[in-house]
Amino acid sequence: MEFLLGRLLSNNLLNLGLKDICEEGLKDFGIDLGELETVEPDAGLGNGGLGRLAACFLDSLASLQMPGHGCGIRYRHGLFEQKIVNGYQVELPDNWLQDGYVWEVRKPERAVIVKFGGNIRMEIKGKNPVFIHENYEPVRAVPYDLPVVGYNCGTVNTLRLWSAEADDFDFSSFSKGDYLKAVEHKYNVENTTQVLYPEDSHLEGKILRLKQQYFFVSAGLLSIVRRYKKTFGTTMEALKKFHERIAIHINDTHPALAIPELMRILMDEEGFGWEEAWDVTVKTISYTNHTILPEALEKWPMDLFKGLLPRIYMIVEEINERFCKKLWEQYPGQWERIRHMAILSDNYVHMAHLSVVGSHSVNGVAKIHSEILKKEVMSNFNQFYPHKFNNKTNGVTHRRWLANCNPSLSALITEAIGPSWLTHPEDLTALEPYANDSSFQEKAAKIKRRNKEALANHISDYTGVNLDVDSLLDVHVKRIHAYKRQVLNALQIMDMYNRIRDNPNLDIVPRTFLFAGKAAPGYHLAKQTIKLVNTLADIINNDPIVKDRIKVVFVPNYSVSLAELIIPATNVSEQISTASKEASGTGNMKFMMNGAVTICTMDGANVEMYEEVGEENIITFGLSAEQVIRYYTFGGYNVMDEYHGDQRIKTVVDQLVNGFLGTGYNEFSDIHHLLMGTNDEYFILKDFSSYVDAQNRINDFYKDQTIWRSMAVNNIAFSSRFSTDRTISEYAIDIWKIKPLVVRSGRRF
Ligand code: B1H
Repeated sequence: MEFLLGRLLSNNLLNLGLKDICEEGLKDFGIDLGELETVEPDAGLGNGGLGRLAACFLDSLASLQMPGHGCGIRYRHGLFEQKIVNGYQVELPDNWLQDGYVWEVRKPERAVIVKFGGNIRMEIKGKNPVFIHENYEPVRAVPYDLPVVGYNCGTVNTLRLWSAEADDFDFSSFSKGDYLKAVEHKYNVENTTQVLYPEDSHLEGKILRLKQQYFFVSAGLLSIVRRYKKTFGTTMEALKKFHERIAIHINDTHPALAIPELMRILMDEEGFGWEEAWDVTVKTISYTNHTILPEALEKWPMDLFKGLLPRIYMIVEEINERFCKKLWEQYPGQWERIRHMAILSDNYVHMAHLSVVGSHSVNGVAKIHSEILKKEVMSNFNQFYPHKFNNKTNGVTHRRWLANCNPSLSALITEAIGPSWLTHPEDLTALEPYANDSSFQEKAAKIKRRNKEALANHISDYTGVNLDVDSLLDVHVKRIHAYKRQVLNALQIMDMYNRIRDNPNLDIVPRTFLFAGKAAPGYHLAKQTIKLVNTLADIINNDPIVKDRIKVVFVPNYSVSLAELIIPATNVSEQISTASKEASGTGNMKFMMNGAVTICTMDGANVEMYEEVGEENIITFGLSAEQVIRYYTFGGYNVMDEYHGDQRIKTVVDQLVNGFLGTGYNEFSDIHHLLMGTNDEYFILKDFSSYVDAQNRINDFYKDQTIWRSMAVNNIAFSSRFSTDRTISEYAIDIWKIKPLVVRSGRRF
C-alpha cells in the first residue's frame, strides 16, 4: 500500500550508466545536474520504513534481473508536508502531482472495474451455487505505470499505481436531471485515492482506508489474472498452475484482502471449487509482518467490512469457519485458544490472522523480531503451522543509499577496492584493511566534512541555524513515536546542558544534535516531542554559557531526499528504541554504510549490525528485549525508584513541567505523563543512565580521531549484509521461487 520512492532522476541515471555523460552535457548548457535534480518532487507515497523498504526491494529486484513488480496506489496527495511554526508541527497537503509527473505512463486501456457495496444473490446452476453481485458501486481503476530501472543490466520492471476515476458524468443520474448527484458521485469515487493515511505503525479504522485496500488489491489481482490468461491460456488446466508461475507477496496486512479476492476471482469468475481455489491461493500468497505493536495490528469492525465488501465477507467467513474447525480437531475443547486465533472474533475481522492462515510463508524482518513473533506474539500460530514462519532480515539498496547519495565516498571506495561492490555488496569487506590506513581514513574524513558543508547550507536556508561543520554530528531522524524514544535523547541533552551550566568549563567534544521526522497529525505526544526539541534548541543555542559546545536543530520536512543529504554527513546514528519494539529499522543500515557509528539498543536489526561490525565498532546500551518482555509479563519495575534514585533524572523530569523551559505548565504534560503517569511504559528513565554512559563513551572515542575513523571505515566494510540485494535473493530462493530472467544483455559500463 506504500512505495516511498523519493526522487528518481538521479537514481535512474546512475542505474542506466548515464550520470557522468548527462552531467557533462548539461554543463555545456550551463546547467548543474545537482540543481536540476531538486526540481523533481519527492514521490512520498509512504510513511516511513515500510514504504521505503518496498522501494528498495524494487531496485534490487530489477538490478538482480528478477521478474518482480510493484502494485500500489497513486495517491493524489502523498505524505503531508511538515512546516515548523513557533516550534510546532503544521501539516500542509503534499501536491506532488501539481506540475505533472514525468515518470508515469497512464494506461486507460488497462483499466478495470472494482465493485463496492451492494448485495449478493445466490443461484443454483446445475448442482453448484453461483453468487451474483448486484447493486454495487462500480469504481474504475486506471493504472499508471512507472519504470523500475535495474543497475547496468537492461532490466526494467514496473511499478503499477492505481488511480480511482469516475466518468465525467454519471449518466443515469444526469439523464434524470440530478446534476448535483452526478457531481457528488464523481467526487466520492475519486476520493478513494485522494490521500495517503499518515499514521506510521498505528491504525486508523476508517472505512475509506478499507476501501483503498480493496481498491488496489482487487485492481491488482484482476490485472494479474488477465495477464496470466493472456499468456498461459484460459483453460482450467492452465489456471490450476497459477501458483507455479505467480507469487504474490503482501507487505504487512494492508493488502491482506488479496487472499479472499483471489478466492473470489478463482471461484466466481473462473469456476473453481472451494478446495481447488484455496490450494492455489495459499500456494500463491506470502506475508511479511512488520510490527508487533498492538496498536498497529489491523482489525476491521465486521459490520463495516460486510457492508463495503459483502462477497469478500462471505468468503472470509468461510475461511474462518474451516480454519476454526481444524483448530477444534487439533485442540478439542480449547475454546480460549481458538478464540484467540480466529479470524472473526469479538465483532472484528483480524487481518494478521487472515494473513497467516491464507499464505504459505510468514516472515519477520530481523532475526530478533522473527523470534519474538514465533515465541510470543504468534506462538499459537507457530505451533499450528511450524513450517510457515521464517526470517528475512531487511536491507536497503546500497546503490541509492551509498553510491547515489554519497558519490565522493563511493568514488573513494571504488578507488580502493574496485567497482564490483555495486553489484556484489559482499565485496565491501575488502575495505577492512583500509580501516587502519591513515591516508584512507583522512580522505574519508574529508568527504564527511564536505558532506556536512552541503547539509549546513540546507539547514541555514531552512532553519537559520548555522551548523558547525567541525562539530560531531549526532543524528536522530525517523518518524516521531514514543517507542523510538526521541524523548530519551531530549532528556539526555537536557542533562548535558545541566552539566555545562553546573560546570561552564566542562570538557566535551563540540556536538550538534540533529533531529528530523514527522508526527502523525493526531498523535499529541509526538507533536509535543517536536515542540520539546525546538524549545531546547531555542534555549541551548542562545545560551552564552554553552559557548556553542552543543547545538540542537530540528530540520523540518524529513523525506527521502532530505535523508539523502543528512545521512552522508552523519557521525553518530541514534537507534535507541525500547528493545523488542522496533521490528527492524532500516535507517540504521543507511547510516552504517555511510560511515556513521551507531549508538543503539539491542533491538531489531541493530542486533545483527552488532554481530557484523563487532562490539568495538558500535555503542550499545539499555535493557535487552528479554528484560523488557519480562517486565511487561511479570511486572517488577517502578519508575519512582529511578526518579528518586537518580538526581539527574529527577532534575530533567521536573524541568519538563516547572517552567524551566519557559513554556506553559501544560506544554509538555503528555511527555511528563508518558514518563511518570504510565510507569515509564517505554523504559525511558530505566535506560537513562546507561544511555548517558554510552554517550560519554562516544565523546571519548571521538576525541581520538584515529580510533573514530577506523570505527567509521569498519562500519562501511561490514555493512554488506544489509543490502536488499541479499534480502531479495533470500526471498527469491526461499519464498517466491524466482530466478533472474535476462531479457537482453545490458550494456556494461
Ligand atoms: C513498520 C509499519 C506500519 N511496521 C501501519 N509497521 C502503517 C504500520 O499506515 N499504516 O497504517 C504504516 C506503517 N511500519 C516498520 O517497517 C517498522 O516499524 C520498522 O521497524 C521496519 O524496519 C519497517 C520495514 O520492515
